[in-house]
Amino acid sequence: MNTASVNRKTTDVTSASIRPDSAAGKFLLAATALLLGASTPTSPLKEISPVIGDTPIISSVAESQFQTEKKQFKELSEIMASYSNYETAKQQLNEQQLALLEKGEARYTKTDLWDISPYGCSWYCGGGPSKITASSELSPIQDQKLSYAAPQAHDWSLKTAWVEGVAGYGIGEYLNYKFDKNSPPVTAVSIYNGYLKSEQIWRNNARVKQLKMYVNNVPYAILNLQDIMSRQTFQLAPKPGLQGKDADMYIKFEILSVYEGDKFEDTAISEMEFDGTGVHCFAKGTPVTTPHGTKPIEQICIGDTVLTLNSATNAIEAATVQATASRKHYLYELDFDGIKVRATDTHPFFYNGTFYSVVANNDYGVQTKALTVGQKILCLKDGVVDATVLKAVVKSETSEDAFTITALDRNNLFFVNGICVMAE
Ligand SMILES: [Ca+2]
Repeated sequence: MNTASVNRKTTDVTSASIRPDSAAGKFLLAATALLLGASTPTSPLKEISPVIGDTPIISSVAESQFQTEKKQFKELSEIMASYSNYETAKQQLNEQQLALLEKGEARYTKTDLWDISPYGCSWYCGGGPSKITASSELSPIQDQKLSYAAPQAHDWSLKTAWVEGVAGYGIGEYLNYKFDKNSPPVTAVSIYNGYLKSEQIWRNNARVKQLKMYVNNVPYAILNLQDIMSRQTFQLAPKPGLQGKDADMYIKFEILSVYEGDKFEDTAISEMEFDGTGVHCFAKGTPVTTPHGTKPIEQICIGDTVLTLNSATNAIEAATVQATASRKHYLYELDFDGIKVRATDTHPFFYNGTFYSVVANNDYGVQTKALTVGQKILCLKDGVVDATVLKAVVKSETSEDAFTITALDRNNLFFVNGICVMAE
C-alpha cells in the first residue's frame, strides 16, 4: 500500500464520524499508524564509538613546568638564531637543551597546556566550519567575564567550553556547525567531553553521554561518548567524506543523555574539532602513474584509472579515481635520489607498512612517522616495486596551487613521479 491510499483511508475514517478517542477510533488510528510505518520503513541510526586519543595534562604543577620550559625554549631559539649554521649551533647545546629543542616549536609556541591548536599544515589550512551556533548558552557569570558561548567549543583551547543554558542537564540542546559550500569534506570529529579547565571543574559539571548527529537536519548517527578527559575521535564518514557541494552544510550535535556533574546541572563540551580530506596535496605538474603512462595531477579527473599498490600483496593494480581536490599550499620539495616530488608537509609517503611525512601527524587515521633524510620510501621503477632514499628536503616560501586524489575505488596508495604516496 502506498502513502496516498493510506491518506485516503485516514480521510475516510474522519468522514465516517468515528471519534478518535472511542475504542474503534483508537483501533483504526493504531492500524493507520502501523500501515504508515510499514510504508516508510526507517532503519535505526548507526551508533559510533570513539577511538581514544591523548589525555591532556591540566594540573597547575604541569602548567608551571610548561611555562618554565617555554621561557627556556625562547632563550634557546635566540642562541640558535645567532649561528648561521643550524648543525654548528646544535653542537653548542647541552643534553637538556637538546631535549628541549627536540620537543620544539610544536609545543612551546602554544599559549598554555590547554592550547591544542594544530602545528604546521593541517586539514584546517583549507577547511573547517565558518560559523558555530547553539540552541542555548549559559549566561556569563558576573564579574568573571567568562563566556560559555558556542564558539568556545571550537577555539583550540580546553580552558574554554560551550555550556548549554537551559534548566536541567540540557537534554535536546545542540551545537550547530556550518561548513560553507565546497569546504573540504569532513570525515571525522574529535571531542573533548566536559569542561576541562581543571579536574575539579570537569567533575562538577556534567559531560555528554550520547550525542545525536544531524547532517542538514537529517538524523545521521548516534555518538557514544565515554566519561573521560581524553580526546575522543569519531569516524563519521568514509572518504571522501561529508561535503555541501551545491549548498552550505550544517552538522548538528544534540545532547541525548549525560553523565551527571557532582555540583551543577550544566553540561559542557570543551572542544569539537573536525578532520577530513582534500587539503593535502602535490604541486601542479606532478606526474601520476597510470596504466598508459603518466598524467599531470591537475588533469586527473573522477573516473580516470591510475596504478595503485596493494599493500597486502605488493601487487600493482589499476584503480578508479573517485574524488580529487585542490587547494593553495606551502610545499616542500623532497629529493628522492634525484627524483623530485613537491608535497605538503603532512602528506603520507609509504614504505613497508609504515607511513612517513615531513611533519609526523595522525590526520588520516594512520600515524605517520617523521620523514627525514636517509628514510627509504617505496617507488615504481620500470613497472617493478623498488625502494628509493630521501636525500634532501627544502621548504618553498610561496603558497601555490596544489592537487591530489582523495579517494580510489580500491587500495589507497598511488604513485607520483614513481614515488608511493597515500590517496588523500
Ligand atoms: Ca574550547
